[in-house]
Amino acid sequence: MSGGCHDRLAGEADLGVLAEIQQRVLWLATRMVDAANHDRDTGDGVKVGGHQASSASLVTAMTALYFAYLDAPDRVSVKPHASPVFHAIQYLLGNLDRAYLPGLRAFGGLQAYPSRTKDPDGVDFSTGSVGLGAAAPLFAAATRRYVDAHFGARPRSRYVALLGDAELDEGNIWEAIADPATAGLGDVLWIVDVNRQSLDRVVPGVRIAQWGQQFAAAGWHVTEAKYGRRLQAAFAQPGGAGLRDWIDQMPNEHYQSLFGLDPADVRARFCDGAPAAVAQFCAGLADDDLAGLVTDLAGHDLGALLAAFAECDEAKDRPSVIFAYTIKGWGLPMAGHPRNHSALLSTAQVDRLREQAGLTPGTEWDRLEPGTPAGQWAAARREHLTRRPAAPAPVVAVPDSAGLRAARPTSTQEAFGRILVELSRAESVAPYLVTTAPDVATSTNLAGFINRMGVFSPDARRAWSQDPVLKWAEGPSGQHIELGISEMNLFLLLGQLGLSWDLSGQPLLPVGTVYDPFVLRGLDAFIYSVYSGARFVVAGTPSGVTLAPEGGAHQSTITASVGLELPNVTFIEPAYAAALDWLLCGALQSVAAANAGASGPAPAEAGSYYFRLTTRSIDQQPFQAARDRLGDAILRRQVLAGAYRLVDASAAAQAGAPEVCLAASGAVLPEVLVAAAELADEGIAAAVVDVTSADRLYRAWQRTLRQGVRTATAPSVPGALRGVFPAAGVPVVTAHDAASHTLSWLGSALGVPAVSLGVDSFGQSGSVADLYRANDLDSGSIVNAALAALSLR
Ligand SMILES: Cc1ncc(C[n+]2csc(CCOP(=O)(O)OP(=O)(O)O)c2C)c(N)n1
Ligand SMILES: [Mg+2]
Repeated sequence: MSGGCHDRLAGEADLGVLAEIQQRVLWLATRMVDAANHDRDTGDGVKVGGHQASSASLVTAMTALYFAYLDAPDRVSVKPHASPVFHAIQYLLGNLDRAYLPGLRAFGGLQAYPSRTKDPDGVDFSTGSVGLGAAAPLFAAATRRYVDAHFGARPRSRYVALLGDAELDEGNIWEAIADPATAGLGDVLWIVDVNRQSLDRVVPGVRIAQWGQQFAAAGWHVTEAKYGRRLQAAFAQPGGAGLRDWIDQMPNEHYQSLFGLDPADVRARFCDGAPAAVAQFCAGLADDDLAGLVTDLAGHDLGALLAAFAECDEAKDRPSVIFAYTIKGWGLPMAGHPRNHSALLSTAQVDRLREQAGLTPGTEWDRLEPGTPAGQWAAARREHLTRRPAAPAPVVAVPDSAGLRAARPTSTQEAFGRILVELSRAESVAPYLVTTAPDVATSTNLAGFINRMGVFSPDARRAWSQDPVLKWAEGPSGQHIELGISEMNLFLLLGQLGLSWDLSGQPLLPVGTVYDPFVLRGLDAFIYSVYSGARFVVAGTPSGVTLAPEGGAHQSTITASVGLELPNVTFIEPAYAAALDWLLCGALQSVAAANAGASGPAPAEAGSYYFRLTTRSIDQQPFQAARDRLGDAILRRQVLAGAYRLVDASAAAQAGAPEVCLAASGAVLPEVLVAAAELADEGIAAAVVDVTSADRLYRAWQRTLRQGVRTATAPSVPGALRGVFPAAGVPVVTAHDAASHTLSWLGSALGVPAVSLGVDSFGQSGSVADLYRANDLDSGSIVNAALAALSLR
């Protein structure tokens, strides 16, 4: 073994050295969980937990990957419950300070599951919600394919996912591999940890054959690492074929029951029901040898795994999956036990393991001895895996506005499409824009953008359609990525496009569209992506009961609440085209700044943007009137801050009229304006506040409140609300084509009585007027609500 840095170290790996390293990895991972549970007093009586068995099952595969296979640009997604193995390896590679090791699951310490944003040692993909982290590298590879096609090839990265066998029960896995956008990605390798156990049970039956067919049908290269070298040698002997057949057809439940038995009992159990020839073959082996032989699985055979990795490297035109047969709790007393998922070794068992590892309480956290072959190999691997810093990313200059002119009535969805077209003409922005949609590109108004920029495909395709409205030109320069209907895939792809600045060294401006009700269909992946720190823009459109004839299955009600409450997401719901222009450009500016990494200016806020839009065309004149009254500078600042006064009633109020404030978001503004006019006719001063981002307003309020809580001082009304809403004491009516709850907090924020109107039942088909009337969003109901609010003073 040499200490030098080579492109391909795998061929040179000394299996004896790797075996020594994996023993230390197993020890450290096990002890980290042990220390978290036994060495720390959390003071709350809540079990700390951790997964020693789940970790042990991937020790061999991860040792093989990090210490023999991976190159610096490669990216790995680690099964959530194997996070201790990842951290143990990073520690041995010198990427993690020793002080972290006893701090697994402690506040500010190593996270329970790998976290890109909170762990200190270079997690590539966050994992935790099973299935999502596994699929993420597939979309990262799709992103790299896009980046290479548009910005020139980067050094090759392989995208590896380590996943549990029960993770394959998650539907998002199959949605991900079935989408044509993930086809042909030869740099993807999935390693399935086939330990035949999930959380509660031994997984019934043997499903690998079926899963293998499903992967193969999706165009994947499928292979197995099933039998270790001892078993393979046994199969080659006379009578070995029968042994193999017997093991192959043995149900998981039978096979798993062999673990934890005394060697003599293994024989009886293994041969229970076996053909005479198999029993005869086994009779030639001592008890210990037989017990070792029948549990000799390739997932714990370093040579077999490296051979499988190398085989998959040859499949350059399609993703690969390896079914690696392993033992849950491998090398630990709980190996194969049916209830080992969250079992912990006793202190005595840990003591024994420490001794077996040749360590003492004084040396137990040590790294590999530098003078030994294992220590030298780890040092060489550290060198090999060190990533070269990427060149500073260019800062994408997004203008303050796309200059949209909207004189005639228009909808926010239509304006959204036009703004993207305008931005696609801006040389400073256009190359970085990439749109994606789950089969709804045209119905969410992306057609204009697509006609100009084309659809991405790794190879040029002949366009058969002569459609003059939608040119569907596919090729490597296209900037729209069309997906199948899966909203999960949309948010997984947006997440990876939004991490391209980090995982591919290329900032992008990702923009996705989705029918608003189906944001919820992709919600887990939405959460996953923003939890991972991705930055993108998504438009949920059309939204609400305003999509009247489409009925309840297509009408979103709780999505606004989701947008408001989701961390790292700024929720925006403008009513007018020019406001959307400022807000969308502002969001892209913030994404561009954040995605430029350290070289960029400070972004306006962390994270992603969710615009909730509508197809309802509304008169733009009221916005123009506010613009004339306030001027662009003030109006833009207020629109961006979350609210502005659309109708100012202060003159009437000063003349002594009773005052009320109508605060509303989105499509219902026309009804609110009619109501305000009716109230004015009745001698009531009704101000109208257009809430462009309830999220930003809420955050401003909360910041002020929390500041008060933390400093024990009385909070005041925050600046974003002051000046826009009428003076103190004016009651408020909120109106929103979304759950009434979304804006109901405004009463508390302003310290005034509030009546909140919104959609609190499932929708149904009808006209806009029907649906608004049914949900008290018609102008008459808003007037009545204002009168009610006034009576509450
Ligand atoms: C979406 C989701 N559902 C449920 C869980 C809880 N959970 C954690 S691990 C697990 C079983 C995992 O089994 P498998 O994938 O086979 O992992 P391993 O056997 O390697 O521990 C479950 C149900 C989770 N983390 N995420
Ligand atoms: Mg499992």
